[in-house]
Amino acid sequence: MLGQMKSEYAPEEQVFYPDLSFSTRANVRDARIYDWAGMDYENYWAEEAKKLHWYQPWNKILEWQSPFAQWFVGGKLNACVNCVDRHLNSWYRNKAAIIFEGEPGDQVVLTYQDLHREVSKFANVLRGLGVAKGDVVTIYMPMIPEAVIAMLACARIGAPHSLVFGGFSAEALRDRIQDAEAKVVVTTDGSWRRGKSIPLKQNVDNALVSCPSVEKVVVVRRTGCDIYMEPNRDVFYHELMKEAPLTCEPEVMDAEDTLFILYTSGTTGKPKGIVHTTGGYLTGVTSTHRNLFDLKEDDIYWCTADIGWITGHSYIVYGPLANGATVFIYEGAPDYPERDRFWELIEKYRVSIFYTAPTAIRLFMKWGESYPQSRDLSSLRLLGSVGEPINPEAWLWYHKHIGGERCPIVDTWWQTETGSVMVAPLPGLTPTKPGSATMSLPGIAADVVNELGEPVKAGESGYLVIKKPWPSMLRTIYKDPQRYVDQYWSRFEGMYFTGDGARRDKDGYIWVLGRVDDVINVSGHRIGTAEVESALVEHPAVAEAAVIGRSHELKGQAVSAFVTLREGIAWAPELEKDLKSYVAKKIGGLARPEEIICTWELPKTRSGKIMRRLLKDIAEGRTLGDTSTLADASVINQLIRQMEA
Ligand code: 6R9
Repeated sequence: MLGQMKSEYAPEEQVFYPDLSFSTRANVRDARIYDWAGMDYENYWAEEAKKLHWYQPWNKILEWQSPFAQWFVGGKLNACVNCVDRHLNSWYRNKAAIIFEGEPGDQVVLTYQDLHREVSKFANVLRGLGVAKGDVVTIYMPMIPEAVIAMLACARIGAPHSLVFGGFSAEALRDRIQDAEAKVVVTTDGSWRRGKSIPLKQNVDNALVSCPSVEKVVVVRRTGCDIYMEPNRDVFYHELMKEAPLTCEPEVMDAEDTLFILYTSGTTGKPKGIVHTTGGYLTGVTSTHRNLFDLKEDDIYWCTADIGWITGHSYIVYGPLANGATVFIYEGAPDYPERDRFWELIEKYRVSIFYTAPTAIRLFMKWGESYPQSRDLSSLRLLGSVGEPINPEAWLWYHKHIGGERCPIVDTWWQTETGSVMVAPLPGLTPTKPGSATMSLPGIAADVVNELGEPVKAGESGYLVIKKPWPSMLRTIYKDPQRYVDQYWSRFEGMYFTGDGARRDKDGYIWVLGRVDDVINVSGHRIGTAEVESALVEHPAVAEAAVIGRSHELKGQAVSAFVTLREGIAWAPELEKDLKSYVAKKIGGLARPEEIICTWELPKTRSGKIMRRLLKDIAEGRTLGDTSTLADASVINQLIRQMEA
């Protein structure tokens, strides 16, 4: 099969049909679901919403005042109750909700009953610290059960959580705490990464120097590293939990009450707080998780994303737990202590559903198939992919070497903003093509349109849009509704613009091509070029900076920076190193540029706009596109000579 990966191979010609043995047992096996949902998407989603527990039913399914949506108007529910309490009335009470293995090999299993107790206790702790409905709690933690407990505890008392990925720097954390005006921060002393303790609490201390809204910091002991505890502000989780009552009355939430805020990169330097609400979000993630992963009672489900990203929110916590799944959570890196760590864990826990990112798959490919081959992966029955376009080579490798050619591959296109998956195959129904996320899910109206907003013809490329509201859509950008309108709903009349380009093939399949805006996707993580540029120009040596994403074999895209220096500063390898660490310190390791190229002038149009497109061509070694608008063509020639040297 690998032989077919040559350049002449046309991926869209290769089709994989669902296995009969799979499709006859699949949760969704009637193709008419697309027609039903298409004819009446509101009622389709209402039927899905009815599978949740509601204190009070809604009186209107959708209130659409474009582009502001309210779903399940007047309905009352609690997300935590749906993810936890609801399962206590059946044998699920004793079912493992979370199976955790830490990087050092420590293990924790929490049944739904256990989870209920821990979440209730921590919800009481938060209330005891003064957190009330509507107060924001920032969670800055590694992948440990307490992170899930903290999220659900917030949901229980109606306090929106705002997770900040543990790889973000103190400054990035500070910006997100300030914007959300968080009252409490939950963190750990440190987090394990390849045997080392990463100092999370220290980052919190540094961030809090300028975060007056924060009253309390709850610290979970994880690595045992030395930390400073600020009197009257910092408290240990284990101490508070000792005293906490075992039950906690949940807050009855309106369907449209905020469940969480999650920051993501956009086209400007300032990260956007994406707002998700309770009823619609929970409906979207629960329904898609059940259908896409074909979840069965005895599955062991593992999504390798970090809980700090939307994939962790929707498909580690809310979707799976609302469905009563057994969720496996692993704290560490895939190559520690050995490169077969993930396969060892799949073998050990008999994981049956595995959801990961193309960047990880490409890394596994590079390491070679001997690692997965040395383990028993026969428990796997379905594979998922998310975060960036999956190249056909990686798809085929995943299919063969991880899925044993028997597991359907579910490539899921979606975003922080969409809340749940929008474009993906239904594993029992949809024939798949390596590299294509296939088509809109039932009840979702994704399309590929041209500049004018008209659907493109077969074989043409355009912009990926969504033409009808959906329950788990973002409701707004936190404290910035105008930016919500401008960013997503202004490019095409009445359509949500995703920021992605896509192609439609002769069978109507959608092939997502990647971002068409100033967002770089590095290993499935979104980074705004403007964020990196503003970090660079804050450095005293830098006069001007332009940042682009260039293609990268493993990461999908890599951050490539072009800088001009201030008068009197000379370029040196140490300065390049220094600038890279500076960016990592300002934003986080994920934004560290792969290379920084110093030039005496950036290529600009006569009106002074930096021509990033040309920089991208240069960085990717392509022949240059149109250069006629350049103010000074010699800049480009010089850059090309520099890159060749
Ligand atoms: C879920 C998540 C969203 C951006 C999105 C797109 C890219 C995600 C993809 C994919 C092609 C897929 N993306 N999944 N591109 N195929 N299956 O990743 O959310 O971090 O907000 O990123 O990621 O470019 O616009 P988020």
